[in-house]
Amino acid sequence: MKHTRQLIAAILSACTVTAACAGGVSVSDPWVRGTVAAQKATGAFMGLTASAPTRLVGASSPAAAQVEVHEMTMENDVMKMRPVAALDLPAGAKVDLKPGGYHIMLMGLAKPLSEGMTVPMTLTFEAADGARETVDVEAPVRALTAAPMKHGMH
Ligand SMILES: [Cu+2]
Repeated sequence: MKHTRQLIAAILSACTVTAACAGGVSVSDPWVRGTVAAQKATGAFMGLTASAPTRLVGASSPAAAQVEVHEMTMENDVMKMRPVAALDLPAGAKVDLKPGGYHIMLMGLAKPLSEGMTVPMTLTFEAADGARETVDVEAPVRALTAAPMKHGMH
């Protein structure tokens, strides 16, 4: 019984305040780039700040068949994207997911995304000790006239 009680105490201390879950990762200003008809992929962007070393290891959304964490890099003057297994979030430093850099790729969109819609996403974080927690995000869709991101991978 003693072990059980210790385990419960550990869970409570890790997650007493909802906002402090997932290693205290706070999500700021999430948004999703709007799409045009027949466009099947788009990017989601936000700021992530972790209070302790944490990694973003995955994401999912009912709006997309597949969701990946991507990195965008310049290769021979060509913008390319590639999936990354995990995005490191150092303690106390805000990491920006933004156009031209890291982003969450929503692929296999169920329907076009237009301004005024909100895309629910669940982000999965892994703490330094391997414990995983999820954070739900509601990201508003922003209509942007900028050209859709080019895809090197898919
Ligand atoms: Cu991408």
